[in-house]
Formats: sequence, C-alpha cells, structure tokens
Amino acid sequence: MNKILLFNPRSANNKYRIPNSILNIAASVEGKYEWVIVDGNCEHDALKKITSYLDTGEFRYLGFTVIPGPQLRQAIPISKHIKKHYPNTTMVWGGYFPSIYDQVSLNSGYVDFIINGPGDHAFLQLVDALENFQPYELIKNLIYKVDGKIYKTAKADLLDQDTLPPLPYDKLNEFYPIPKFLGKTYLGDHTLAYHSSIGCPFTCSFCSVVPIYEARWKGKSAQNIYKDVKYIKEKWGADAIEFHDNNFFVSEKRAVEFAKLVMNDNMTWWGMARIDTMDKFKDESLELIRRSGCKIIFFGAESGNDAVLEQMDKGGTQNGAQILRFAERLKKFDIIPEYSFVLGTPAPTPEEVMKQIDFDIDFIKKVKAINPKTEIVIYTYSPVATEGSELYKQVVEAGFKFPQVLEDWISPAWENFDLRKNPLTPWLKPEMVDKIRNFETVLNGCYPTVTDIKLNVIKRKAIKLLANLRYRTSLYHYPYEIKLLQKVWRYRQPEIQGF
Ligand code: B12
Ligand code: SF4
Repeated sequence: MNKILLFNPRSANNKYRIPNSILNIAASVEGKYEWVIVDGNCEHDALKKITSYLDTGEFRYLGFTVIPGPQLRQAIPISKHIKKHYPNTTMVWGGYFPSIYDQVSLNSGYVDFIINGPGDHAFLQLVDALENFQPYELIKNLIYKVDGKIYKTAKADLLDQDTLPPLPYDKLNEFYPIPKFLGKTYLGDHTLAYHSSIGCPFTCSFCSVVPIYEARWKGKSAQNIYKDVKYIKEKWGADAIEFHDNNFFVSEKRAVEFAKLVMNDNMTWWGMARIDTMDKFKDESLELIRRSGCKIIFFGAESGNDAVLEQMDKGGTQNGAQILRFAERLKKFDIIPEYSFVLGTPAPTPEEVMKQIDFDIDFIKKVKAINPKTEIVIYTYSPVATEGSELYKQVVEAGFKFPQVLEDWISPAWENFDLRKNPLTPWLKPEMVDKIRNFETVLNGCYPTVTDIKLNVIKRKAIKLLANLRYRTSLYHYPYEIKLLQKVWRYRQPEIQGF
C-alpha cells in the first residue's frame, strides 16, 4: 500500500503553531494508511526532507495545505519540483487558496487534485479510489481537471465535528515535539492553537470563509474541546489557548459551557467573534467567560460607517453605534476587545474612497477614546473572489484581476496583496495607502499592542512620547521616527504574525 506525505508549508518565521489543517487530514487516514508529516515551519530545508521520504519509493500521495501569502512561497516551487522529479506521485492541494483559486492552481500543471473545503472524508475517499483504480468523480468536495476541463463535484454537508476521529497528537509528537508548538505569547508561556468549529453562519462579502462554507457552521461540543485541552495541558504543559475558529462564539451556550469546564484550570484563552452576536450575550455569560480565563477577544468591527457595513453585508445586524457601545460594555468585564478594521473598500469616486478612509480613522480614534485598551488591527481591503456578492461585483467592474499564472502569486506585489497591506486595487491611490499605513504607524506608536511581549515599559514610553503629538494633531505624514524605533525594536504586528 502506498504511503501519504502531508506538508504544511512555512507560514511563520519563528512562532510555530500546531499544524491543525494537515493534522485533521492525518487523523482521517490514521489506521488506514501510513503517513508522515513535514512541517515547513520546523524544517531548514523542507524540500530536502520531503525528497528524503520520496526517495524511498514508498510514497505516492502528497497532501499540501495552502493559504494565500507566505505558504505559497514553498508550496509552488516544491510542488513543481516534485512533479518534475517524481512524476508518478499524486499532488493534492487543500485549504483556502486552492479551494478559492482552483483554476490557477490546476492550470499550473503540477497540482493534480484539489480538496474543496473540508477534507476529513474527501481525502481518504480519493486515496482509496486511486489505490483501488476506482472512479473518483462522485467524491464530494473535489476539484480536478480532465482533458483541459475543470470539474467541481458537489459540496458535502458539514460533518458533525464530534464524530471526527481524535487528532493524532502523540504521533505528531514523534515527528516534531509538541512543546515546540506551544509557544510563548501574550496569553501564556505555552500557547496551544486549537480549532473547535468549522465555517461561519454569516456571509460578509469580503470574507474567504463564505465561498467555502456558504453560511454553514458546525462546532465540537464544549466537553470534547475540554477533553483535548486537558490532555495537552496535562501531557505537555499548555497554559493558554488560541482558538483559531473563524467564529468561536457562535453559540452562547457552548461558550459558557466551555468556560465552566475550564474555569479551574488556570488557562488563559482567546477567540474570534462577531460584535452583534456577542452583544446579545447576557452579562452573566460575559462575566463567566472572563473569569474562566478569556482575556481578549478578536472582533471584526470592519468600519464605523453603516453604509460600508451594509456593503460588506454586515449591515442591519452590526452598526457603528453598536461597535462603540460594545467597546464600552466590555470594559466592565475587563475583556480586551481586539477590533479589526478593513479600510479602502471601493466607492464611485476617489474623493469618496478618501472620505471613507478619513471617516474610519476618526472612528478608530473614537473607539480608543471610549476604551483605550481596545487593540486595533487595520487591514487594507484585499478582494477575495466572493462570486455573487455586490461588493465583488464592484471590484470586478473596477477592473481588478487576480493573477492568471500560479507563479505570479509569489511576486512581491502579490505577496503584499496577500498580507492585506498594499492591495493592487485600482480605486486605491498611493496617497490613500500611505494615509492608512501612516495612521497605523502613529496609532501603534501611541498605543503599542499588549501582545508584543518583548516591548518593555521603557520602549513603550519612548514610542508613545514620539507618537502622541502626531496622534493628537492628526499629523500622520512621514512618521519615519516612529517607524525607525518599531524597526529597531521589531514591533509585532498581530495581523501578519498571528493575531
Ligand atoms: C492559524 C491561521 C494562520 C496562521 C498559520 C496558518 C498555517 N496554515 O500555518 C498564521 C497566524 C501564520 C496565519 C497567517 C495568515 N493568514 Co491565516 N489563518 C489561520 C486560521 C485562523 C486557522 C487555520 C487552521 O489551522 N484551521 C484549522 C483547519 C482544521 O481548518 P482548515 O485549514 O480549513 O482545514 C480544513 C480544510 O480546509 C481542508 N484542508 C486544509 N488543508 C488541507 C490539506 C489537504 C492535503 C487536504 C486534503 C485538505 C485540507 O481540510 C481541513 C479539515 O477539514 C484561519 C482561519 C480558520 N479558522 O481556518 C486563517 C486563514 C486561513 N488565514 C488567512 C489569511 C488571509 C492569512 C494571511 C495570509 C493574511 C492575514 N493578514 O491574516 C496571513 C499570512 C501571514 C503568514 N505569515 O502566513 C485567511 C485565508 C483567506 C483566503 N483568502 O484564503 C483565513 C481563512 C482567515 C480569514 N478568515 O481571512 N494564519
Ligand atoms: S463573521 Fe467573520 S468569519 Fe463569518 S463571514 Fe463574517 S468575516 Fe467571515
């Protein structure tokens, strides 16, 4: 029986996280096929490691997980090399990038199959079919190309997450010691990355979760999450959790149950949420969640402007007044809101685009005035192919195009696009991008993120001193002196380096 190699291309320079995407796939084939994991984050030379396995002649199936951005830097050249030197292997890509950009991935000629969305059943079914020379055309969540034509099979219903096999942590530990993945963060000395639910019930028009999950969400029960957390805590000493779910707090009941279970374990935890959802949580629930160790919650605030929130499909359920009120409300519970904003969405004229940027800059300052502890993360709007949404229609009409050749995704310009720092959107002029980035520099100078654990009190004071005057007088141009300090002290940017 042929073996499987699962690869997590490098996504971080030093802060490793448990490679949950491929660990889930490993769980699905555990006991049926022999598999190995190669984690690009932990290897100096990932290609060498991969070819050392392939040279045994025992491996036929390769599963790569790929998100846009830095992971492509390894995924593309390594896949190309493998196709050239090991033509009898089958290359399967899964994750957000190939699921959304299927054509460009398959047209490269070195990706054979794409798993479109969850791979927990699809990958095993595909390998079974190929091993037994059976047809694969009816397997759900699959994209493939035959005679130049791309085929997409039907999407499977989301699986009950409690029926999934346990994650093979012990076996991962044989490849890479688990403590290596439990890094020091603002939350704790040994932080576990855990994914407790898939999808999201909402349809924000800028979000990549929407085309894949189509407003569906399924979560593990609080008991099952707790069982895993407890195991890792007791076996490898985790003392904090980063919940990587797109939307951890969809269910108040589940969040409260988990909070009660973890209450006496002295764990600090963090997760992502929607403001309108959590604003409906009872005071007792928020209080309990905080008491159980949840210090900081990430919210997609996106914009303070109700018309823009409408354009993003957040309208109607989330609005500017609520965003401000909720920042105030969380003060009472000592939960730090981490608000993320998306600036630079399209508008009919350049003046309106700029006006909107100015509006949100003022709005962010209002949030800070109400609750200075609020962490602000600023993204520049980078389109995602959310076909059918009004916003994406505007994007296409404005002349925006994604790269047509896979290698172009790793050109410097597109890497910046992926990092949501400098998108190549035609409506965003250089002076607008400068304004956003300069404001961000001044804001980060004035309010350095609490998640930067290397920035001591003296450094914080020095940067604040420099930035305060600019912030108060709205003088954001050329903040080179702040940039210099941030560079020297390697200021941490949660939006790139991990929340
Ligand atoms: C952890 C994480 C990171 C980590 C590392 C990611 C990694 N893979 O190593 C860090 C913090 C570094 C990171 C960074 C970025 N990330 Co990120 N990240 C996540 C996050 C929160 C969790 C990923 C995860 O572990 N999921 C758990 C697993 C179980 O789910 P899954 O990956 O979807 O896997 C399932 C299927 O997709 C499929 N599958 C996935 N891989 C494979 C592989 C094979 C072989 C098969 C068969 C199937 C398969 O099967 C799995 C099981 O069902 C997701 C959001 C999310 N909740 O998924 C965003 C997310 C993937 N990130 C995203 C982005 C954009 C980024 C950035 C590129 C940009 C940014 N500014 O955030 C940066 C890049 C910077 C960098 N240094 O890489 C986007 C992707 C959007 C898109 N357009 O495709 C997401 C979806 C967040 C969002 N909602 O916008 N990220
Ligand atoms: S709530 Fe968050 S995860 Fe859900 S669709 Fe909107 S942006 Fe995406």
